[in-house]
Amino acid sequence: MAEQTFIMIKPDGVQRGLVAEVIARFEKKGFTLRGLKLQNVEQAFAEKHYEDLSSKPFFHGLVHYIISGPVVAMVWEGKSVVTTGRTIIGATNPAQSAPGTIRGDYAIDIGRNVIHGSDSVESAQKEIALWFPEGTVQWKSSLHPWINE
Ligand code: DAT
Ligand code: MG
Repeated sequence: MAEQTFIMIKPDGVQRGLVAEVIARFEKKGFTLRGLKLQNVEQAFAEKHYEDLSSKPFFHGLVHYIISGPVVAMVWEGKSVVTTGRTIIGATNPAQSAPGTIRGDYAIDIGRNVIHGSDSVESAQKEIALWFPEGTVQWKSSLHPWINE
């Protein structure tokens, strides 16, 4: 199976009207959309998503931010999509995110950094299973041979 990553537009990104912009960047890059939904997240679910960070001092604030409004959950597929997705997103702290990245272009504070992306293939698999228990959409873009060698 081709590599997949979990991408989430956080509540600030949705409120600020950045949904189309974020999708466009992954779409125009050539990655394939395999799942997409707008949803509100329960506190326990947000805590599960960020469970690796539960001992951090910012955990409580992070969870409250994620449940403060709807998020857009997505699965994107393609060669090295986990690493390239992180590059498209930019560094965790927008103060250090390069211009041209999503966080570099659209965010200022680490606690309002617009978007989440899986940090490894293993965490992508875990996050996709958590967010898309119903599975994703199986299809092949007709552009595939024009994007992939
Ligand atoms: P990333 O989202 O780049 O994978 P992460 O997994 O280390 O970063 O942390 C998850 C989120 O938690 C991050 O997007 C913003 C928040 N966060 C991380 N480090 C923080 C810190 N030092 N202070 C406040 N919020 C932080
Ligand atoms: Mg992370």
